[in-house]
Amino acid sequence: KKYNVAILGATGAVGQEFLKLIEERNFPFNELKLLASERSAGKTIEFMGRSYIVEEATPDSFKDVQIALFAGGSISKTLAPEAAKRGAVVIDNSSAFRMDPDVPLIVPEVNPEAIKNHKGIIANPNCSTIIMVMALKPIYDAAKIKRIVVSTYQAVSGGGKEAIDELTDQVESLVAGRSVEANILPSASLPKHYQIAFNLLPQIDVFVEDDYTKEEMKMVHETHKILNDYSIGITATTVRVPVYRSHSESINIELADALSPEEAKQLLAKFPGVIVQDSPSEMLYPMPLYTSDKNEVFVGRIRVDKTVTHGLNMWVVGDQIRKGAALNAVQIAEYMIEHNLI
Ligand code: 11C
Repeated sequence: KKYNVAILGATGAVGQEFLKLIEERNFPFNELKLLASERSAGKTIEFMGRSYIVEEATPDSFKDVQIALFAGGSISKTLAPEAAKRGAVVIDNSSAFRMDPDVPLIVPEVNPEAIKNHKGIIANPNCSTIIMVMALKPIYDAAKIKRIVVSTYQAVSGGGKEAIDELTDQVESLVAGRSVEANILPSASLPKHYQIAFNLLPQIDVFVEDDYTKEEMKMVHETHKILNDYSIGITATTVRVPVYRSHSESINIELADALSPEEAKQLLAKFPGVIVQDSPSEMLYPMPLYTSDKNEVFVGRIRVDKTVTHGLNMWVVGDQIRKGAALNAVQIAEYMIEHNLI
């Protein structure tokens, strides 16, 4: 069976990745509609030997669409319910519906059982959350997690195409001895901007509560919802680093039961979508330069934290545009097709 598919935000980084994945994975599409906001409508995209004109997305764009992949952004808020009303299953990468109790928040390897409760919209979690829960789920199932302390090292592509260009422009200016301009990061909407080249920015998105950023609180709330365990203590520090692609995370966990690093490695190696890269004697560990454009989440530096009764440290890296966004959404659609949920 083949499905009519719409991609909203087709011209952006996540939208482009949707197209790559649809081709790569032989996704069973019949008609394909490429949609965007008014600003990007009218552009032409070549895809699998055909030319597509990007149409401006309106509620009626979703008539006769069975699967709608939304790349994210504020446009989701109004259009996702409209698409669902017209019978499409919306898989939405924005943060608009993630905490809505009527909207499942899904990582297919972690909590696929929640998909069946959907009412037309399924939310794709934030990229840093997806990468973290992929590495935590097999450990959680074996030994229960009491507390998580996570620090992220997030690539500029998480901030969109403009943030990628900003890093390149700044590096080129600095190398050429010119002065540097900063207009985008930490976030275009903020009143102040800082240089990312040869720097780190300990702010991703706006400050929301108790001096934590929205990105940090997403990691807390979304992890509780995905693991369906609100008793886990979670605290996050999210940082933008001058890396183009792939988010990295230092994760410290306190477990309820004993679990050795060896046992954790075995569990992680068996978990679908995870690759263990951990051999200190060979200096083998995941690095963002080498995990980019890969589908898996890579885990290394697994070691005991001796300061608590059952503690582990690990280093987790994953391509946030693939598993952290587009791939996870496509996998949700594939799961639904495979289980006759569409
Ligand atoms: C970043 N995590 O790296 C963000 C981008 O909630 O889907 C994705 C924001 C989101 O800046």
